[in-house]
Amino acid sequence: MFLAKRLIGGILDVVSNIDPAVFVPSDPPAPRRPLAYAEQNESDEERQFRKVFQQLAGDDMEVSPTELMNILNRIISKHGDLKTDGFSIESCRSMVAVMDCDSTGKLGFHEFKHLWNNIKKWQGVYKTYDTDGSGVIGADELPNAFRAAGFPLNDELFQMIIRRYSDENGNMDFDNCIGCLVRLDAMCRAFKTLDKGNNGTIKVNVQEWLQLTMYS
Ligand SMILES: *[C@@H]1O[C@H](CO)[C@@H](O)[C@H](O)[C@H]1NC(C)=O
Ligand SMILES: *[C@@H]1O[C@H](CO)[C@@H](O)[C@H](O)[C@H]1NC(C)=O
Ligand SMILES: [Ca+2]
Ligand SMILES: [Ca+2]
Ligand SMILES: [Ca+2]
Repeated sequence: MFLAKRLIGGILDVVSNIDPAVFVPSDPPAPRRPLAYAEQNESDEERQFRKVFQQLAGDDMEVSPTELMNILNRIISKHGDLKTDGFSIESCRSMVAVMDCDSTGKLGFHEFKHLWNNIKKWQGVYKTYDTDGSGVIGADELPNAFRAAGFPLNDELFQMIIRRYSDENGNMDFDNCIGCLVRLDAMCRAFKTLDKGNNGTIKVNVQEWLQLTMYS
C-alpha cells in the first residue's frame, strides 16, 4: 500500500537513473491532417503507402486492434525465418494504445505509418542480431539487439524485459520483440515529452500517471 499512499498523496516524482540523452526514440507521428490536403503534396512512396493503408484500414480509415492483428499475422506467415506464435489481440491492443496520439482508439494514417516504419526497421535488427540463426532473440543476444534498435538500457532493465517478454528459456520471439520495442519506444517518447527541464526527471500527478500507464 506504500505506492498507493504516495499516489494518493498527490505528486509522484519519477527519477530515472538512465541518461535520457542516450535514447534515440523515433520521431513522433506527424499531426493529423485532412486526407485531401495530404494527397496534394506527398512523395510517390507516401502515395503508395496511402493506397495500401486505405485497403487495410477499411471504411473508417483507421486501423483497429483486430485489423492490426490480421495484418501483422498475414505478414509474418510469409516470413518463415521469424519464429512467432502470432500476434495476440492483447498485444495489438497495447500497440494501438501507445501509438494512439489523438485518442481515437485506432490508428490513423500517420500513426500507422510511424508504427509500420518502426516494425520494418526492427525486423532488420531482429534478423541481424539473431546471431545463432535460431529465429529467436536469446538472453545473450538481446542487449546488442536492443542497443542497435536505439535503446542502450542497463543490465537491470534488460533482465526485467527478459522476465516480462521472453519465454522460460530466456528466448524472445518476433511478436514479443515487436510488442516490447513498440512500448519501449512510446514510453521513451512520453518521458521526453514530460521531461520539461530535459534533466532526466519528470513530475506527474496521479491523473497523468494513470493515463500513461493504463492506456498502454
Ligand atoms: C510539401 O511541400 C513543401 C513546400 O510547399 C515541401 O517543403 C515539402 O517537402 C513537401 N512534402 C512532401 C512530402 O513532398
Ligand atoms: C529538472 O528540471 C525541472 C524543470 O526545470 C525542475 O523543476 C527540477 O527540479 C529539475 N530536477 C533536477 C533533479 O534537477
Ligand atoms: Ca478500420
Ligand atoms: Ca488514433
Ligand atoms: Ca537466437
